[in-house]
Amino acid sequence: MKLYDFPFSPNCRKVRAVAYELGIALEYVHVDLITGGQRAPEFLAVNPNGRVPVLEDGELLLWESTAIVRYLATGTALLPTARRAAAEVDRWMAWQVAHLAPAMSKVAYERIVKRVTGRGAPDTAAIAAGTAEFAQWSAILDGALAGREYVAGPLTLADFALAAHYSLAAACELDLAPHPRVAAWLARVCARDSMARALADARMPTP
Ligand SMILES: N[C@@H](CCC(=O)N[C@@H](CS)C(=O)NCC(=O)O)C(=O)O
Repeated sequence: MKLYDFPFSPNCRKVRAVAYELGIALEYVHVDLITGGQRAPEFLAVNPNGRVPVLEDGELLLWESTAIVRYLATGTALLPTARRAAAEVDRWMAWQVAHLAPAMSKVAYERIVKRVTGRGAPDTAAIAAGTAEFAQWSAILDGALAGREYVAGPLTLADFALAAHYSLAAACELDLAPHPRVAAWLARVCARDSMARALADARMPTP
């Protein structure tokens, strides 16, 4: 199987970490987001949305990181099938896409993407808005982690989906100190070999 990706991207990091956790070997096709590789016609033929990651498995071209990790983890303990356990995993994976990622993306765009692509000075109002949303959502996760080692109870895809994004918090200068359960959970997930490898691929220090 091939993965079209850009290792620094949190959505690609999510897939890499899950593949490492499951011992699935992937062949990586680098799509350089800094130089606009995602807008090249040959990549748009792979994903018309112009986004990474994309998994290629034979005839299948699968985009959307949540769909990809579900595909990789089907039949494993990372994706439980019992109704309530499955709902708990789905809830947090949907929350990551709907709430956490948009908040963090605002700040990542202003503080990281603009710098590496030379798109000008950060917009402080956008940073303030993203930071406030990040704090709001993180307080919710912090509450949910009370008495839990992992987000859905046992280790699941939800942990990788969320940790792939939270592991960018330090680079975005987003503070986890007010959310100590999130910080402790993140350290737990990032200590796993799989996540540590995905972080090393991204050349990011582990938090
Ligand atoms: N919902 C998509 C989001 C994919 C996405 O936004 N990927 C980013 C990298 S994390 C990307 O390709 N950005 C390129 C661009 O915005 O031009 C997923 O979960 O896969």
